[in-house]
Amino acid sequence: MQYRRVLTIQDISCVGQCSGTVALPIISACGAECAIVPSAVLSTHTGGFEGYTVKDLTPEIPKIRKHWEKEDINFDCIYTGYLCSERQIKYVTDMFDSRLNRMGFRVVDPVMGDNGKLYAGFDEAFVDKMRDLCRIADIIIPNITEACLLTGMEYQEEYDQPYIDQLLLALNEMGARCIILTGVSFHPETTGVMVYEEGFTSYYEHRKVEGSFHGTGDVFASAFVGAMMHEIGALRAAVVAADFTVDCILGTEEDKEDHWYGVKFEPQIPELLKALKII
Ligand code: PXL
Repeated sequence: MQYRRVLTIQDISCVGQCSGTVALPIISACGAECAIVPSAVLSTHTGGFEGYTVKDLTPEIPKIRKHWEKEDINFDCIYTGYLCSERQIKYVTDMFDSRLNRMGFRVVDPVMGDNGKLYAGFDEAFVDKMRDLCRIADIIIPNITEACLLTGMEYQEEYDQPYIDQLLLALNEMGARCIILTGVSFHPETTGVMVYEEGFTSYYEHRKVEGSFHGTGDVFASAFVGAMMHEIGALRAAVVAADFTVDCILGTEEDKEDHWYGVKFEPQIPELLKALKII
């Protein structure tokens, strides 16, 4: 594998096993350098903790970019996750335009919601800006809730293949070229990831573990980006990332009462590296 440099732009939730604290170790373990622009620093994530603190770092982003322009620091991939202001989305666009190598690519995980609902603190205006960001991405990684928010399609708890096809078509018409749609479940015991690329759709179905596990979208997206650095293509990278995410969930399931805020991804890293033939 050629040594690659990734930039991830998302928050650091100091405790919570999501966003930056998941992306950094996973992408690094996959053998790529991982730089971070923290969009905000929170004491914890917003998914279940009370009274968390937030420091929005929006004004830092253009300053960091300008310094990197002087130092000629560029990236092979820029991957964005949780962003917390419309202004940040504009600054991310500037980072894409300015700091990506010629063959580099943009991965946008449009983190905005789950289970049919927007996360705390987001509104329609933010969704509009996120839609614009997805239009200029090379790869987007929405869950079904986010795909519905982006396209205006109605969110459904239960659905069939034609509904998913319609969702992918609407995302493609919106401007998305490569779509990794997560959490697509046609049967109670299985779930999977739908990959749309150049007019073709593939589905990777795997075991579903009952209940919802916080931060698994970030675990999946980070492993996907790490795997993409090995030039194995989007479908294979999605399969590797999905298997890793399932391993992380299975390794947390038994202790879920105590460990409710995230998944124990660290002990599963060796399996991820085996899948990528690093070890
Ligand atoms: O996992 C997505 C995420 C990232 N960062 C913060 C969050 C969430 C989801 O709730 O609150 C701060």
